[in-house]
Amino acid sequence: MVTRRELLQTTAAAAALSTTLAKSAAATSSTSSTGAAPSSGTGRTWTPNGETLASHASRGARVMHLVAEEVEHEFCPGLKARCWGYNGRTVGPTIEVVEGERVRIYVTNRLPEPTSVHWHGLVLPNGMDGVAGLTQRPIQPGETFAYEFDCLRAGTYMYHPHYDEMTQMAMGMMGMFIVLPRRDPRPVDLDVVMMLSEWSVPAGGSRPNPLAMADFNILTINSKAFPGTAPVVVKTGARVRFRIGNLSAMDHHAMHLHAFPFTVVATDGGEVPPSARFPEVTTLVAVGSTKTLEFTAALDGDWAFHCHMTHHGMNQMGHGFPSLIGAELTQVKARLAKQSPSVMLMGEAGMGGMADMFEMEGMKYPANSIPMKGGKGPFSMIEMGGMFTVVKVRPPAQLDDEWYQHPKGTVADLATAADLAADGVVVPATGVSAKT
Ligand SMILES: [Cu+2]
Repeated sequence: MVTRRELLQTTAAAAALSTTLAKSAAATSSTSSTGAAPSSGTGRTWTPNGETLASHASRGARVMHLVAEEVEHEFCPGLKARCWGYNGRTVGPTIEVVEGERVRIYVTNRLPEPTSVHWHGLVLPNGMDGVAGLTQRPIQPGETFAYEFDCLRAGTYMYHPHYDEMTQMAMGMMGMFIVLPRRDPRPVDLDVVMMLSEWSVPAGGSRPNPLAMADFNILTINSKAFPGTAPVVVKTGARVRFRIGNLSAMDHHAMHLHAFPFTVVATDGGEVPPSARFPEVTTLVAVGSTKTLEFTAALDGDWAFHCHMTHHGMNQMGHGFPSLIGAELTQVKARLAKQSPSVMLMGEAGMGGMADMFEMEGMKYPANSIPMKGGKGPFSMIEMGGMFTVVKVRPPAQLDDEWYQHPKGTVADLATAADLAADGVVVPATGVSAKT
C-alpha cells in the first residue's frame, strides 16, 4: 500500500492535493443540487492545480485585475521553467462570473513586450475583443488597460493574448473564463475546469521554446504534467462536469475517460441541443475550442482521464532516436560498457520499465528534466505522464487521497492452472518469434 506521504510526493504538491480534498469535500456537502442562483467569484467551479480570480463589485460591474508577467513554474516535481502567465501563475486564474453580469477587467503588462487579452467565445463590443492592431492598440510594457463588457451568455470560454500569439501562448499565457448560468439546468456535484496545452521544454533547459512546431514534449492539464496533476476526487454517484479548453499551439486532444460514458452538453459556441447530444467515452477538444461534458461517477475506483494520443501521455519523450525494439544488443552493450560506461542503451524490449529504472532503481534524471517520468501506482509504476490525471470515486466516508482498495477477487492477476484447464485454454510453449 502506498502511504499518504508517498502519494503526496509523487502526485501533486501537498497544497494542491489538500485543496482538491477540501474542494471535493465541499462539493459533496454543499452541492449545487438546489440550482440556486450562484454568486460571483466564490469558486463555484474548481480548477485543479489552479485558482479562481478574485473579484469585487464596484460602480455597476464586477472588477478583476490580471497582471501579465514572467512566472517560475513547476510542471511536475523535477521540472521547472521560467514561463509567462498571469498573477504569478500558469495556467492563469479562472475567471468566474454569472450570466448577465458586467465585468471590468484591468490588465497590467509586466512582460518585456506588448500584449493584449482576447476573451475567446464571448460576445462583446468589437473594441473589447482584444485583437492588437485590429481592435485596439497593444498594451505596452508597464501599461494597464481596462476592458469592460456584459457577459450575456452562460458558458465555458477562455482568455489569451492576441499579440505575438505564438510566443505568448507557448510561454503559458492562457486561462479559462466561466460564465455561470443564473439557474443551472443540470446541477452537478463537482464542476471542474481544465485547460489543455503543450510545451517544448528541452531537458535541462530553463524556458519553453516558442519556436517548436511539432515536437512538443510536455503536455499539460492546467499547466501540470502527470504525476503533477491533482486527482479529481468525487463521491460515488456524483454528477460531474468537466469544462475543457484547448489552447495548445498545434494539437487537438482526444480526451478519454475510463468507465463513465459522458455527453458533450456545450461548446464555446453555446449549448448543444439535447436532440444533438450523443454518448462518448473520448471526445476531441480542438485547438481554440472548449467542450463541456457531463457524467455520473457511478463506480468506485481510480479511473484514468487522459489524452488518448499516446505521445501526449508521456513526459519529455525524445523522438529523434532509432527504434531498438527487437534489436540484439548484447555485444554492442558489452563494447559500449568498455568505451563509454556512462551511456546506456535500452528499449530493445519496448520502453515499458524506463520509469521504473528512474523511480525505483535510482537511475538519475538529467538535471531539471522528467524524461519518461511516470507516477508511482499501488501496483507498479504508472507508465504515463503528460496529459493524464485520475478520477477517484469513493463512498462519501472515504473521500481521501489513498489508492482505491479493490474488493477481494476483483483485480486481474495470474490465471491459475486449474482455471486454464477447466476452460480448455492451452498456453503456447514458445513465442511468435520462435515460429518465424
Ligand atoms: Cu493530446
